[in-house]
Amino acid sequence: MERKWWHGKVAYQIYPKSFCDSNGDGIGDLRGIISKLDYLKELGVDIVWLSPIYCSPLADQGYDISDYYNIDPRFGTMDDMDELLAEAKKRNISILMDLVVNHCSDEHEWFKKACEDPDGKYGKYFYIEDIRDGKLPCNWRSYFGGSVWEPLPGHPDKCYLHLFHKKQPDLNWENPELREEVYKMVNWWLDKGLGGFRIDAIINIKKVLPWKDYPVDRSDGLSAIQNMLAEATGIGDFLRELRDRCFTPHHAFTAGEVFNEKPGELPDFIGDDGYFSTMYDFNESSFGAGPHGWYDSVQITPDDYRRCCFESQKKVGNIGFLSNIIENHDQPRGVSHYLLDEDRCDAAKKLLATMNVMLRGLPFLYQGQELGMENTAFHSIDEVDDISTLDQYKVALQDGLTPEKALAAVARHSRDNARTPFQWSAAAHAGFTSGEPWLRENPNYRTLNLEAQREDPDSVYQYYRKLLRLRKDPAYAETIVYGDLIPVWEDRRNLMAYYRKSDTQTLLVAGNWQREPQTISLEHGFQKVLLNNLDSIDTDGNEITLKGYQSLILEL
Ligand code: TEU
Ligand code: CA
Repeated sequence: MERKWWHGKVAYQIYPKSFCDSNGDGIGDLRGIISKLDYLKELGVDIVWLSPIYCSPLADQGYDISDYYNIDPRFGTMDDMDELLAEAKKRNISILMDLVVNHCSDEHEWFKKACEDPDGKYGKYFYIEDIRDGKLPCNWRSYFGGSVWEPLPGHPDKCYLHLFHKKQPDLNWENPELREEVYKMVNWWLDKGLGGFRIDAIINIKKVLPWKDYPVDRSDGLSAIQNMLAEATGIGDFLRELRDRCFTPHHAFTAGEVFNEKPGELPDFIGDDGYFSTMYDFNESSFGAGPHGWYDSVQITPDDYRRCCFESQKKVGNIGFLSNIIENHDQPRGVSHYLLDEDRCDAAKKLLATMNVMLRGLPFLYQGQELGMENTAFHSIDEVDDISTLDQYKVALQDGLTPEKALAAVARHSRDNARTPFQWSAAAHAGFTSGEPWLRENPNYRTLNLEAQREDPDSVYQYYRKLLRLRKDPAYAETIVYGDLIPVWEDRRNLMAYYRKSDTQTLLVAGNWQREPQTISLEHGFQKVLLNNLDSIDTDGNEITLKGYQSLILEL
């Protein structure tokens, strides 16, 4: 594996709408982000991905773009964007934007022109089909529920494809003219000084054509998109072209949001000459997904988490670097998803951080993860903003759950959990805004906030800073960044442990993921404790008794 400039770095996702509001309208914005660049530097961040800030009706919170070349006024101006790029550069922070090109917004001019003339140039930028004998072209289910086909405005005899929300018409990547439009836009942004992109939902751009039905897998008579994706071939032609026309010439850093890649495809995606620099490891967050929806998903245990991490590490080997995440804007808060209520203490939050950040690959934090921010409570479905959650709630009701049970089931998984305002302080609205926040803050901000944790040397925040600093410590960076990951004691329950081994050094990362103590014995003892999430360590010769939720990083 070739060494790349970003291999020893730390990446961080900002969800701009919920990060920091500078003008009191309750919506986070670019000037708010600029004001927090020094905070990101203090944390140890080198690369920042901004979720979409382009013009958008926000039907899917900006993942429905109506103008790729402009900043939505809610988030600021292009001058603000240029200032952010300049200020970030001064701090050696690389800025990534979100590349959302599987679809655009139905309010994009291309789609408006397509509705005026479905058979013309712009009609061919989309998938528009005739509705024949009242039958839709195929039985695929949108990621957000219902059919992927919607009547084309003004043409009741035609329909258009949207794998996501009906306000997100899919762009037709089979059309070289459309692809040229995408490449022109990508290069325009890279020429402006972007460090690169996170690439949204990209596996969906290659569909199985001609349209065909897949086995019905739910009571709605439709079929999951994944059934089609499993058969789709040839995406590499598009991704190679995107890489060669845009990313390679600009030496861009790219992180693919890739679900459902096929066995053996990893080298093509993230190898030395891969389509992308890296891609996210979703193995842990995808674990336990229910066949019918969120309501019948299974709770992941510490041993499941361990197995998922080691599976991904084994699969990627030395092919390239995965981006390791605990959460993102599509997921519940990691400390609420991976830790049971009775386990959710600071020590356990630090243990989870240690197990994830010390994996081989790029640590990719999500805003608020460094504080151990938690899921919020929803008392009524009316408090929920997220379209995915609203769909999953409907699915649960349709399958017979009571409204209370349906709400409880979807609240645990809701994307809104990750989208509540960043908790800067105990001031009103968590110091996020001087106005009314677009989404209610988590009431626990009064005690769980950055200001309190900055002053507390034992806080989750200060622990993350130590953990990220250790990754860059010249004495250990080579082993932590490039060392082999070797699982150990995989048969032990609630114990996650692995070596990080280079030619000259062996580190042990171990976490006791339960309240009861566990003893481990080291063949030759250890030289040094590099990081301990508690303030003491019980040793007896070569034995260590890990206290409840204790994690250690040892130099052997
Ligand atoms: O998500 C792609 C994706 O796979 C989603 O279906 C995800 O699994 C779903 O949101 C879970 O509820 C990307 C973005 O990250 C997401 O925020 C967007 O909603 C989606 O694409 C459409 O752009
Ligand atoms: Ca604002």
